[in-house]
Amino acid sequence: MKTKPYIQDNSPLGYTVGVTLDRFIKSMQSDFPYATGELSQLLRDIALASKIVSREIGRAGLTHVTGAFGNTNVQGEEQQKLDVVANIRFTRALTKGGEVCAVVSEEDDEVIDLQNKTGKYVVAIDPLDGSSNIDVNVSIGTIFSIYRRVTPQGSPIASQDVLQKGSQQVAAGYVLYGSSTMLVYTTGSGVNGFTYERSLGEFFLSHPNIQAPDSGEIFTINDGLTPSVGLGIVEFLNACKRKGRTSRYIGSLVADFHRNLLKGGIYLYPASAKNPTGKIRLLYEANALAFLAEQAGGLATDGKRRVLEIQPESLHQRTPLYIGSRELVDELMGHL
Ligand code: AFP
Repeated sequence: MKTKPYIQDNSPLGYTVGVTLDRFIKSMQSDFPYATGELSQLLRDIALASKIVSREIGRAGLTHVTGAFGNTNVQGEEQQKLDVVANIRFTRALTKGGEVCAVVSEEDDEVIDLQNKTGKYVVAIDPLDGSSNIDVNVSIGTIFSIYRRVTPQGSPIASQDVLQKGSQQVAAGYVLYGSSTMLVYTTGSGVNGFTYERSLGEFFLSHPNIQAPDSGEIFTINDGLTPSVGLGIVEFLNACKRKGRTSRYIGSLVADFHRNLLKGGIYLYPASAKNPTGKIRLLYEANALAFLAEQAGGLATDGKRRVLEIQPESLHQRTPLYIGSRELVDELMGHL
């Protein structure tokens, strides 16, 4: 049969829609010759659950999923219905995917054993971050960290599988449910961002190789904390004000982090009278964002050491967090 090669048609009638998340993940997988594809499948499972959560958030005001669920979680915080919805969606996707043996979630007091005997991975997740913003149509997010389990497959889940340093993450990312839904992730070779095209049901690469600006003009803190934070923090904030920097605080960590990552800035959540060891959870908030920040050229510290070097001692451990543009984090450290 007579054939001819396909020649890319660049006419405006067939404009390209871009690289899908699936295709991107596949192309990255070929960079790791011994990769089995399980991590790629895991990322796809997270993306699928995030699409469902994005849909639920998008119509929340119409479907009776706003408001409190009626329970408090292990942190003593009131669970919102959408916290519960997101927790179910992500846990179910990870269970059915089969690659994950255990999940640590903000919404569950204990480690969830997914009974996937061959699952090689452990996931720590905040299914829906920014609870106070859920009911008021302000950006919220999902944060996830992926670790390789250290005990043999099929054996009971052990604490060393879940209490791993952030430096052991094999991948991490977040989904931002904002004016558009975005998935941003790293597998340790740069940070890439994808925007959800709702009408096609696909994430497309929109922010390749994200680089955090070395410096920036934004400082991000809950100002209500400042009467009870350390002197060094107060001095740094005063210096920011003297230098005419801009204060921006959404109150959803993912959204605050994302803005500062793209524009340049620093996010601070120090220890305070209300939260003497800080508020941000190490395993399923700080570690993922610290990995992303470093991969994008930024820094993340608890004021004493790299966040990624903290040895976790408990599932819901909290930490002070200072994260963002390299020069701003260095400047803060000069005050601490
Ligand atoms: P959750 O909504 O997952 O409980 O986390 C909220 C959060 O940890 C983070 O998203 C915010 O940056 C921070 O709390 C806001 O805290 P304040 O309300 O104390 O400013």
